[in-house]
Amino acid sequence: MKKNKKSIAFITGITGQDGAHLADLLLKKGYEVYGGFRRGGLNKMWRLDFLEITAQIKLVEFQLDEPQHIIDLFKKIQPDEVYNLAGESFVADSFDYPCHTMEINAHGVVNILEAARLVSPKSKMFFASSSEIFGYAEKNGGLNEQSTRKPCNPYAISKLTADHFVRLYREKYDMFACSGILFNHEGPLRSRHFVTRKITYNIARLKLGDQKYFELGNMSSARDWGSAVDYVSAMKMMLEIDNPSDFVISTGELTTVRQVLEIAASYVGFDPIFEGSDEHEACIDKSSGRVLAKVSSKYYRPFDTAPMLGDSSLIHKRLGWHAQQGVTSMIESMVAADLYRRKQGMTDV
Ligand code: GDR
Repeated sequence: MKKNKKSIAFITGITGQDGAHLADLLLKKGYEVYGGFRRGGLNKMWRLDFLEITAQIKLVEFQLDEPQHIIDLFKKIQPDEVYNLAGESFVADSFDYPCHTMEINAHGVVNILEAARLVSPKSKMFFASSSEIFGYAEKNGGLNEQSTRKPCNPYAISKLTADHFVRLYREKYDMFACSGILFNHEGPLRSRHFVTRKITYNIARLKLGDQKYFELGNMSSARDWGSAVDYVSAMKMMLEIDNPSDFVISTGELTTVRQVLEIAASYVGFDPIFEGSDEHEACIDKSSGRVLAKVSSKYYRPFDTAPMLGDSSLIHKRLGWHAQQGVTSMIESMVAADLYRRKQGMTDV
């Protein structure tokens, strides 16, 4: 009887990029997938619709700041696996909302750990942490699990606090709980709030006839950008080992915002060149003379995290995971998806 029972996974943040890709992966592996979404979030199902999996997911309203609600839910569904992907994810905004950021990203993690400890202690749990925890730390080469943490914004502090709780519950209560220290990861389901998708959305718009250029912040800013599909597969693998552990998930390749723009613009046939510097820089299509993008101080961050590179050799050694998709092919796939969606009239996603 037990043998035929499907494994049950519960994913918080089901409407987000990672939630959608992970649900897709787990459904393909035969899981029964429950997906938590924020109150009022039923209108944000476009990612699940895009992957054509909405009907297969058991959607439940879910609030990270309601402990009793989490306890009741865990009691009812007894998840084999829990993936906490919900939370406040906009680094720059966290300076405006430090209390809320801590409440959701740190206290919310404690709520999940406590609920599991009380009513579902055998659940295996994955928590999405972030490369932001390294912050100001000295960077001699790639950052790995042993690197110093020196968070430099409220978002990073909330993630590092959560990491400590995850480790504490793992060590003190012998629970299967681990954090994935995720570097930036992108794809066609990314929100337009983040710079890669902002670029691919606007390049598609310009290619299909719109004339008005778009504005960006610091084009020299660089990130270690991987693919969300690759990263959710690492999350799943992390719950398949005997001894839970935290892992850095990254590509080990650094790319500037300027290079991302160059890849996206070239992909659709523009011939991008860059003129001016700092806040006067612009990206121009050389063949037509058209301005594609300009830098605006409006999008500069007063406290931006310096570029950092991840070192994922531990997860590679222990689980065989490594990033499969490179940044060029990932950005091109995002532009292709944006061109497709625009041609279909889907301009609001
Ligand atoms: P980040 O991602 O803050 O690293 O957090 P984001 O894409 O917002 O910024 C990356 C870099 O690009 C620079 N930048 C701009 N960023 C935005 N959003 N818009 C612009 O116009 C722009 N111009 C330049 C930024 O200054 C920055 O340096 C992401 C999130 O997914 C977090 O939740 C996650 O924890 C980290 O990645 C790892």
